[in-house]
Amino acid sequence: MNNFKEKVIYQIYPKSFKDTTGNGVGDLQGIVEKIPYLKELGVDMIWLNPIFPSPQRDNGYDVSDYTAINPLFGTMSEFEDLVKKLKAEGIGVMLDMVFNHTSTEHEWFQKALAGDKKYQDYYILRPLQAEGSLPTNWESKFSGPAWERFGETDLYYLHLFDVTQADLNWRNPEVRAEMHNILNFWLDKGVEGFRFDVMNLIGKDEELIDALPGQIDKLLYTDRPIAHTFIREMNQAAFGQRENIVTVGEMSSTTIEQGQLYSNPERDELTMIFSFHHLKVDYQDGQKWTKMPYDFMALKNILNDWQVGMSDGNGWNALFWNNHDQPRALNRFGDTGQYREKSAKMLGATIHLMRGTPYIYQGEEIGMLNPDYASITDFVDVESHNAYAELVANGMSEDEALMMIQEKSRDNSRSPMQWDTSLHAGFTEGTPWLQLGKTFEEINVAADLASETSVFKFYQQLIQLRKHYAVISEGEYVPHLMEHERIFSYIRQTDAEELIVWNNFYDQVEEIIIPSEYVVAGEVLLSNEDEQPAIDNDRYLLKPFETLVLYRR
Ligand code: TEU
Repeated sequence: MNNFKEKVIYQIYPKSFKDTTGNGVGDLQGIVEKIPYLKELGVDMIWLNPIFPSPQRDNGYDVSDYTAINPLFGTMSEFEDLVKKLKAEGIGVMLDMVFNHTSTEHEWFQKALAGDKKYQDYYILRPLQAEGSLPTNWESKFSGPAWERFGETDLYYLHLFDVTQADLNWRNPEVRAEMHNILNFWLDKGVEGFRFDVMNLIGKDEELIDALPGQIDKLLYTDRPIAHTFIREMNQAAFGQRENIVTVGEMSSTTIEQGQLYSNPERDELTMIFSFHHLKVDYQDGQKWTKMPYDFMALKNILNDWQVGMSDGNGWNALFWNNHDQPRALNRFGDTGQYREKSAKMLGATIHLMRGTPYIYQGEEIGMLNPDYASITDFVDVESHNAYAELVANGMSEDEALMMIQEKSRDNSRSPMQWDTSLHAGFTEGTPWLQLGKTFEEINVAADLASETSVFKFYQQLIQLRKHYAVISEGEYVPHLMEHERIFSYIRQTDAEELIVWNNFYDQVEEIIIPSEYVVAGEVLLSNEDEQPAIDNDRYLLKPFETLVLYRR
């Protein structure tokens, strides 16, 4: 299938998917084993989080070699075999390219440290400011300053993330040529997609400056015009040369205007982008390590604005609730108790029927929940440990800090995939690198495959609908009931077809008005009720967390 608009992409976190060696870490062979599962779900492409050699300080986002496979996951020939076997089932592979920074263990950084001038120009090295302060006052996203002393020299290197993740100097054409070669290396192996990590941060200014008091430092290096130039150049030198390559740029805090530019096909940059604004509606003052009930109207307005805005600018959205950096959406926006399955389906329907490309994060399709770890020592993630230390240092009690981590940690989505009720949920026969979630005996793939009304079966349906209805893959998005405080509703339209989607985000019954054309000539395209709803008059009672989708020609 060559129309990317009909595709649904499934994200695999290889470390936590399926272990076949007993070392407690998932591997490529484990993915091969689960191809029939992916096939049954019906996805078109899998995005693999980084599988390259890496010290794993940030779980592979600290790459030490871009053109090899980490022995932790397998060998190059196993990777080639995986690509081939998936292709035979019509499933493409998307790799995760971490091009903003390398691990400090990368050969380039090591050569730079040893004094090689060529490689020193691969990184962003600066002296202290005249009065002795760090080159800029920017903060690392994983806490602390964004600069670290470069060996025994008087220079400092920039690291927007962990101290072992050194930012690359994209202004150096040699760096860009390296990146183009890396992409072509993987394209030659049959890779059909790339997810580009923090891609809107690659274009730093020549001259780096302090953020003014009250100014947010990230504005000084995010979405600089030159990022677009670098991306277009990469497109022309690599994936733009091949047919049907799907690319997605991860751009957590970008704007709609920028998103239009990155993904407008006429500009030859990327197929689509991820933006994260809708996943910050439970952050107080934009801060992650805070607690607040989520703001439904903000969630709805943000998703709506991106739908309308990206369409106006001929851009394309990546649609998602979950990824490996987010706690499970079901814990945030759904119900974890009696309505777990219903709300999981409702959340799925909300984004799968929008304009854009849906991404499913492993376990989402069976309604997995946060693992509910009991102690700080159960967490592995570097960001979680740094944040915990910082919260406690700033005066929070250890219990409170732990509660914060339990709710917000990235490990919430990284707990191993829950396959069945056997030891370690069928994930490994060894000791899992990260503990299993407490609920695996109830929530697992085997249970969902055996049930006719499972979340899995509903996701299967969502994927099929996108392939069969052009109004879902191609239609315009039209806002509906924007003032409603508990229902997220919208319309999709082409010249030939229309559908209306109602999603009840709460556990109360809501009355809705069905437009008369639908009462007369509409059909129920999708419902998450066990019994098919009857649409025989213009009033309808939407039950707790109900999704109702009506269709007409
Ligand atoms: O994440 C980038 C990103 O947007 C982060 O700021 C994200 O919000 C972060 O996880 C904070 O909670 C990407 C990867 O997805 C992430 O796993 C990496 O740690 C990061 O880049 C650095 O490569």
